[in-house]
Amino acid sequence: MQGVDPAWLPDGAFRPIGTRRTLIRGTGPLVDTVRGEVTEACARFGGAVVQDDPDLVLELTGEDDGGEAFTCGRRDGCTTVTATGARGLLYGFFHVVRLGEAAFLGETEPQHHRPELALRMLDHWDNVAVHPVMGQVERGYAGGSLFWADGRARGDLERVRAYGRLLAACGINAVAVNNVNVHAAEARLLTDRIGEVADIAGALRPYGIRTHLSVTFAAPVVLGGLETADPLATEVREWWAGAAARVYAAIPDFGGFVVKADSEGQPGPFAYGRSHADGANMLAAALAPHGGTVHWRAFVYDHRQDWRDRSTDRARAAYDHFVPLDGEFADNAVLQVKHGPMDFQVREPVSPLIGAMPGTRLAVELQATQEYTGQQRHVCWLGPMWSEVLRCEIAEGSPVGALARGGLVAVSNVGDDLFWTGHPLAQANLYTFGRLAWEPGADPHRILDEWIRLSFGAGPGSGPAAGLRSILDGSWRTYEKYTAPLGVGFMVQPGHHYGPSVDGYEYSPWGTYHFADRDGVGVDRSVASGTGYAGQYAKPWAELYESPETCPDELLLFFHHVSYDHMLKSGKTVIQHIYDTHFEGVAEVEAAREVWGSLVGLVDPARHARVAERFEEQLRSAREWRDQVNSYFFRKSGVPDERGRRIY
Ligand code: GCV
Repeated sequence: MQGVDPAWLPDGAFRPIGTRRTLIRGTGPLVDTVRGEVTEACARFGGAVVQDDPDLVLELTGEDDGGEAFTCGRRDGCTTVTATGARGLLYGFFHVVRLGEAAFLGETEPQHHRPELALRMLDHWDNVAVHPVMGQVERGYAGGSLFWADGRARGDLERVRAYGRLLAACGINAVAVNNVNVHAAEARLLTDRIGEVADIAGALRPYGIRTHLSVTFAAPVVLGGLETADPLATEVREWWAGAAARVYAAIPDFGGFVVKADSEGQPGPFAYGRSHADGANMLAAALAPHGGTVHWRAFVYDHRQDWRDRSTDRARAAYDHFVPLDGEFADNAVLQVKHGPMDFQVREPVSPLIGAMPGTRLAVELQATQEYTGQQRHVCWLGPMWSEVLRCEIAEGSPVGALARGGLVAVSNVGDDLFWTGHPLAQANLYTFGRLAWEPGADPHRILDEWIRLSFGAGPGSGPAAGLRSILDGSWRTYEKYTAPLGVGFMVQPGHHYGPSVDGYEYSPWGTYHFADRDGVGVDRSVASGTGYAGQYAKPWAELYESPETCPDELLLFFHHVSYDHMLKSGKTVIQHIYDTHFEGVAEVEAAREVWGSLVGLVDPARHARVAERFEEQLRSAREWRDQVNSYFFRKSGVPDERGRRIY
């Protein structure tokens, strides 16, 4: 652990508590965690855990009811946190850490805090064995796995415990410890290797985090020796029931399974002529006696499409597959839906599926790992994008944050890197995710300021805070500016997805096309003349997206194929917008790099050096994006930049 970045829990964050007298009431493992935290802080800063005359009371009132809520207020010189559940007490403790000195000033009426979403989960796409193509962590940009090394669970789980602590401090309460693409070694975590999962669960448990496991739908065949994995076959159902019982014997508070089925080559119920509700419900039945949940992913599409076929539209796939099944899923089956219809692009509309399954518990999946947003070599704080998604009223009167009754999930961006996330500033994404999962309507900029203050120890306007805010605040839009324009997506290098290749996926089977020709660019997804995808939305979205006249600029090429001289609402033509944003995006990276340079001396040297090095790469890559995208569209269209800048 030596030398590992403390992220948003530096020692200094505990000084306000550590200098005070704290009374802790209650018993149980999580109360012990809180007591241990306070005792350690006091040993460092001179305060004490006391029985009387406290400055701070942390109290579990009565029997632990499992709740996560807490109440915090201050009266007569004493700050009080009460909770009816031990998890609530833990979150109340971290609430006081976040408040810092402010927790001990003046008087405050008791305020009740409660997470809006019960499940706040990180999915790790970690492989146990290093995969020949995908490596140890699929789409991982922060070193190796925190959980797995040398083909097995790490022996030293101190770092895992520290990870659990960081996650609890931003409100996350569940972790899936292996990749949804379940390879041969990883499949066995469910059976003879469950002890390794139990060890990891043991390290996360003291911070209120439940462990989940990705499993292969073919497990009865590949592990159980059965001839079929048909979800309606009795022997298959019995096999899963037995497997689940053995998992719970090893991990009594196990969260449940995560399943990627019939997706990108993973096995699923289609092979047996069964529906995805049949598949999910079979696993739900196996988990139900133990209180577990199955997270069934909706990322189902044809990844072997013929690029010549203009009628198949990958964006339609999840809705087409799952909406007819609404109401058929068991209560403990959660359908986990990516926030956009494609695949974590820098700009996508909200998936229409989220508003179209009122009879199904949905979880919404975000991607903290920056597969398509700079791979943690580029600064790209995703808070504003996620917030836009969560606040979007995709069904009348219901924002996505409220429709995600099954929880909010993010693909983790953490590995065994000293800075946890490779790019130290990518920690802001992890923190923001946790806080938004707790309160989906929260202002992401307030969360950013909180993260900066905790991680860099300075209030707004002082120290590095203003500089950090200016670097991070608009970084998502900056990234959008120098990459694929106006919602069209992709244009990345095939396979690893880093850096530009405008036609990289244009003639591929993956269903991710931009259809640029000499006259125009974009995908016609209208009902009138295109794939009909726009019609999957309810009003007002269906009408808004249907016409290029009303479609928001930033999504124009997602929904429409338009000519290069099409006039945007901004008053620019599409082609001029492409040129301008690409020049602007690079200029913004140059400016951010300058700001970072000016923070030397205000940020610890190791962190400063790591970010400085990443900025060099971001700038190189942004210039490459600018020049390839601008040259591509100049050559296709023949339209010169009205400002005469250099295009190749
Ligand atoms: C884990 C994208 C990624 C894959 C990932 C998949 C998914 O296609 O490129 O690496 O697989 O999404 O979400 O299942």
